[in-house]
Amino acid sequence: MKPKDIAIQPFLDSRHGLCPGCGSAIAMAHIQSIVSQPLPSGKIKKIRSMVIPASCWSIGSGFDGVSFVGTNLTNTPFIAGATVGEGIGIMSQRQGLAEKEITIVWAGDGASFDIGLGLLSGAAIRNADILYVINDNQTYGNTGAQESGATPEGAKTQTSPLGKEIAQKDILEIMMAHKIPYYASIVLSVTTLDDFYAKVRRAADQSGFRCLHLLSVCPPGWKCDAAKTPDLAELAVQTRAFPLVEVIDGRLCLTKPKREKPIEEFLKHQKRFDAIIDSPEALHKFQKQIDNNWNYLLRLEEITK
Ligand SMILES: Cc1ncc(C[n+]2csc(CCOP(=O)(O)OP(=O)(O)O)c2C)c(N)n1
Ligand code: SF4
Ligand SMILES: [Mg+2]
Repeated sequence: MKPKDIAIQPFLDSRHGLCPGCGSAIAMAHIQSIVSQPLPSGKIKKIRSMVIPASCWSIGSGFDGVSFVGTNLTNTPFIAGATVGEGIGIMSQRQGLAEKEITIVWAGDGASFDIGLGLLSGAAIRNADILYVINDNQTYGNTGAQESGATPEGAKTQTSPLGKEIAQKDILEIMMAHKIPYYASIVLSVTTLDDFYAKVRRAADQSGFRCLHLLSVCPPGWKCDAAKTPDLAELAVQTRAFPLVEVIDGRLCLTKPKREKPIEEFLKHQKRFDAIIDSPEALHKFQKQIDNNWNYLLRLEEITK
């Protein structure tokens, strides 16, 4: 089944209240539609619940007992998304519905890289039967864009006005250390559409702990034009700022971008990187880190073959 064969269904209520140009709103609509279609094995799964820890989506997903995401909705405390999702997955299993239902945890990078990492680790190592989406906008978006573990080094945030001084956490390595059956990084853009659809379908089709690391453009946090969201998603991949990987049973596969561009092309549209753009040395250092990470992923692909 190709992307063009999957109709985007109106799961998301127009009252969602997320910002104009929010990359995660578009991705949510696509992911819900993809998982609700027949999967590669022929299975059809119903979303049992969308589990949402404290984040922009706590507001965007519903209000006053009404779900805006078209499915059951479970709001949780900041740290608890993975554990609550695990509990719902266990209920599906006990009721004999595990093959017909899917529990999705939709958690921010703050919840996943930092605050909820302990409980995420527990659910992952127990191989909880959930599809865990890290909705990564590289900042604590809901509280006004503070630095998170996913914020790239050098990016300005509310709590790092001169630029983040420490490295971005490597969530790929953290999740690989848990030996989960499926991990993939995904971006929704025109040239990555096939990759996005194929990975979401494979993840939904399996059971056990599946993690999708989704990069979501966030105009207020990235200090960019809301109309630039699709371009920035595309550029994140083309500049290798956000490499697309898939890890199945420990074997890593890297998707090479269809077109490649220097990192400057991604950074220059975002005011959070203006100090880097203004400094040739800082730009050179940033490009070097991108290249080193890419070469590391190529080696990892080779040794995990
Ligand atoms: C224990 C705790 N600390 C802080 C908060 C306040 N808070 C709510 S949402 C949020 C930001 C969440 O960031 P992230 O997980 O990246 O999701 P995003 O808002 O970016 O979608 C914070 C700090 C909270 N609800 N609970
Ligand atoms: S702050 Fe960012 S992630 Fe949150 S709703 Fe706005 S655009 Fe979306
Ligand atoms: Mg965030």
